[in-house]
Amino acid sequence: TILSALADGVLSLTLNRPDKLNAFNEEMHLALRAGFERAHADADVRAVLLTGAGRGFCAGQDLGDRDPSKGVPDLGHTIETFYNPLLRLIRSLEKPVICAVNGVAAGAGANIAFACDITLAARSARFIQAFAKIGLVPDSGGTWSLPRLIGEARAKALALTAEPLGAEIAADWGLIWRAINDDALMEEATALATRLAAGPTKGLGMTKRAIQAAATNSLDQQLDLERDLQREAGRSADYAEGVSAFLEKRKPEFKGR
Ligand code: LHQ
Repeated sequence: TILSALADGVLSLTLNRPDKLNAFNEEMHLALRAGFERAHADADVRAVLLTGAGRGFCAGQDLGDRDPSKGVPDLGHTIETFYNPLLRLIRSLEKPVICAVNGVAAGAGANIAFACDITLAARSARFIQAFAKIGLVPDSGGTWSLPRLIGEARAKALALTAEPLGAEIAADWGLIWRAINDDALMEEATALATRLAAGPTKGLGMTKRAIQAAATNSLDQQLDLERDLQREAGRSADYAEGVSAFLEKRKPEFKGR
């Protein structure tokens, strides 16, 4: 259910249930989680590239697994067991996570894309807060990420109407980084992930941590955090290499340490 491959420091994780537009069942959840756990543990992984097989990115929860005639479900349990751990793994990974949204992203599928660090989408891709259509509430961090990324007015309209949003408007609004021509998406996303994987991973990871911490910090707390992280970054081998390379007018060779 997940295709996983490591090349040039990039761990590619491809959602692979194309007949269901890569909707999540338990097996795919566990396999994707294993992929992100590897990204945390394996120093050879210096960036993650998340995408989907076939014509869709991810249609959210597999509703075929959710027959209402089988009794009243505990969706809170599903969220706590599967979606929330995944979201926390993506956000806490101190390495860049690039998302290439190759086609429709609905429900949790959309909000997982918004949780990644840099999200590119094919021009033909659409984002749908499908939850409202079935009486649910946006999950996978959507009620947190949407208002932060695009403001309350747009967040509420998207979540209450479940209207699809095209990739280009999503990029104009700052919900994603860029909309890319369909046939160039994977090439661009792979090039970006490869470039980041060759970067000063430790510094990039701390940069991610700092920007995320700003969501709840005061300016004073954030200034203190920047001081502490810069102190740590200044001791890294990659900082020494970056400065030497600059002074010697050559390309740096970062090791991620
Ligand atoms: C699907 C699905 C799908 C199963 C397409 N399941 N088969 C968390 C906790 C616990 C429970 C509930 O949920 C959550 C979080 C959530 O994510 S809630 C939101 C769940 N997702 C949705 O409500 C989206 C449902 N899908 C759609 O609205 C459409 O399929 C979209 C707009 C994504 C794509 O439309 P089309 O491009 O027209 O494709 P399609 O509808 O024809 O789908 C293609 C196939 O994929 C089809 O199967 P079939 O056998 O007829 O070819 C669909 O049944 C299947 N599929 N999404 N979520």
